[in-house]
Amino acid sequence: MMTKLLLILTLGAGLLTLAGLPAAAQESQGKDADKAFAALDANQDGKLSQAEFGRHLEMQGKKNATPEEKQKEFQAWDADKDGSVSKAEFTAKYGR
Ligand SMILES: [Ca+2]
Ligand SMILES: [Ca+2]
Repeated sequence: MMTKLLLILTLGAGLLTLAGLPAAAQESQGKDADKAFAALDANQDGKLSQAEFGRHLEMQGKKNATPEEKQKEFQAWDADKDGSVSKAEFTAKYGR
């Protein structure tokens, strides 16, 4: 009996969360990107070098990616091809 009530409550909370999602998701995606970027930017110069970005790939489960694959991925994120991934470039692709 108690278990069933808990289950209903849990489901209800889940539905509420889903209903509030669109705006909240966008906002939290921006914040997540901020956090992730700050964590990756080891020397805090406001952009990710290829080495710093490599850590991101490893956290995404691409630990076994070859240097070529990592470079390709890096170049895909480096929209203006200046050799680093700026916060704007990172945020634009993060979570997509
Ligand atoms: Ca950096
Ligand atoms: Ca760039």
